[in-house]
Amino acid sequence: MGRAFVYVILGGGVAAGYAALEFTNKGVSNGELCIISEEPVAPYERPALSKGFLLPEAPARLPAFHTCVGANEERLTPKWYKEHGIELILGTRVKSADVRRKTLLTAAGETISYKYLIIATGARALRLEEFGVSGSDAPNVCYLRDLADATRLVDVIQTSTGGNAVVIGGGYIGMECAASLVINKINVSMVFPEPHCMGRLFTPKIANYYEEFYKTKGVNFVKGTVLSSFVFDPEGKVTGVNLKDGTYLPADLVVVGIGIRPNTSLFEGQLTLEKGGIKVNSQLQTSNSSVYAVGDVASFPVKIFGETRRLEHVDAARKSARHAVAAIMEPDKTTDFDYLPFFYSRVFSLSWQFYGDNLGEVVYFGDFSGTSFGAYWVHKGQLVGSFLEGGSKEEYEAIAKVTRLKPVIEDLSELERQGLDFVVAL
Ligand code: FAD
Ligand code: NAD
Ligand code: ISD
Repeated sequence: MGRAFVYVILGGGVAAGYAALEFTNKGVSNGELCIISEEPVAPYERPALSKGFLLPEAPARLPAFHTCVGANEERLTPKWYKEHGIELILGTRVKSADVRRKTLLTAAGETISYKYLIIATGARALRLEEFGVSGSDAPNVCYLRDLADATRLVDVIQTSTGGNAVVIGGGYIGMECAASLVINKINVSMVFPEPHCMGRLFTPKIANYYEEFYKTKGVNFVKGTVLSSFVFDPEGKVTGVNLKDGTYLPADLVVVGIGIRPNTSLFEGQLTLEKGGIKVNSQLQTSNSSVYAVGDVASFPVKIFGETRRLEHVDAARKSARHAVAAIMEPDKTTDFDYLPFFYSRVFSLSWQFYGDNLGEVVYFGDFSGTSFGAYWVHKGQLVGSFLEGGSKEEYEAIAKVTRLKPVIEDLSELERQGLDFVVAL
């Protein structure tokens, strides 16, 4: 049993949705394209799951956040795919791939063949078991990667009002979920091994601002340690956690956000990998010319830095997906992917954006005791990265524009004196 398509997108997340939109812009014909996804719903904006989806009042629910609303584009509902002749093969896991034969085999036993394949399999959440801690399949221990996880988390939140939550991990999931739990009137302790939150991006000074803000909301930080074991009641529900430093924290709910692993396994031994992802060139093409990779799973050349990176952020997923489709459909017209890394988050009343790279010396500006401040990173005499909390639309656009230009910085103290005016004036 089998079906054949000209274009197959493997994975039905953010990148898949934006790729589908681009395929229609480029004139894909009825029946030529399919999306195969393990998830039972059409592609949606994953960022909503740790933000609007967790709100106690008027929470975001599908179909409101199907792609591509996150970039102010058309909202692609199941009806939209039908009207555009795009086959959605949902609730279907691909269990093996043969890039030489150009076929995928689903868990249901169907063989799907393609002329061009776009790998958009994203990533999976790392589990505590991978760090030697068992018990994370308990009913009140929650991970957050997909809609099923988020739905389960909401159920546990609703039975935990007024109770205690332990958030394991001080990265994006930890910070965004901790804020959502507080908004749901749950007492939160955050546990992570680093000396400050958001260790991959924030400096100690930036992290301190957010930690102090969280403390005013009642969040308790337990830093420099990790979980050693869960404590269970006779029904197998977690009632608390033991930490390596000897601390015990009671818990009605545990949220775990300890990083991800890209879903590359179907292609290991068939395609070249680099930096944990599937290596692609500046057209998002893998080591097999019929196969492209986009989003969290792709390691692509970041031209502005002159090196290959794998990014785990929604803007990169959206733009790499659109670029890959353009490269497939209009190869002669498509220039190299020239991407400026962009990360952001929104928690409580706070909102920040970051562009570029966090490398080199840091120059701070603005009011760290107020609501708007930022930082520039200067590496080898050039401005390579910019962070801004509490900016206006115009200010965010300005830091993005200037960071892309990598201006020469001769005098760090002058940059500090000018602060945000430096980018607004350029
Ligand atoms: P995904 O969106 O993860 O999609 C991958 C899809 O592939 C899934 O549907 C999966 O089921 C499917 N799949 C995988 N393997 C198979 C298989 N073998 N067979 C069939 N289907 C398969 N980034 C930001 O920049 N800002 C944010 O605010 C932000 N918030 C986030 C909040 C949460 C809760 C999470 C989890 C992530 C967030 N991110 C955010 C990161 C962002 O969502 C990801 O970078 C983005 O989703 C990556 O898109 P993708 O299409 O590569 O992968
Ligand atoms: P992350 O990489 O942002 O943070 C992982 C955190 O886990 C680290 O900060 C560290 O404190 C902690 N950690 C690592 N090992 C640990 C251990 N053994 N015990 C305890 N803590 C440990 O990953 P995440 O927060 O899990 O987020 C998952 C993915 O979702 C990432 O790709 C992230 O980019 C994405 N995401 C992005 C956003 C955003 O961009 N606004 C929001 C949510 C999720
Ligand atoms: O980029 C995003 C983001 O942060 C979201 O919450 O896309 C989603 C949409 O805005 C959800 O509606």
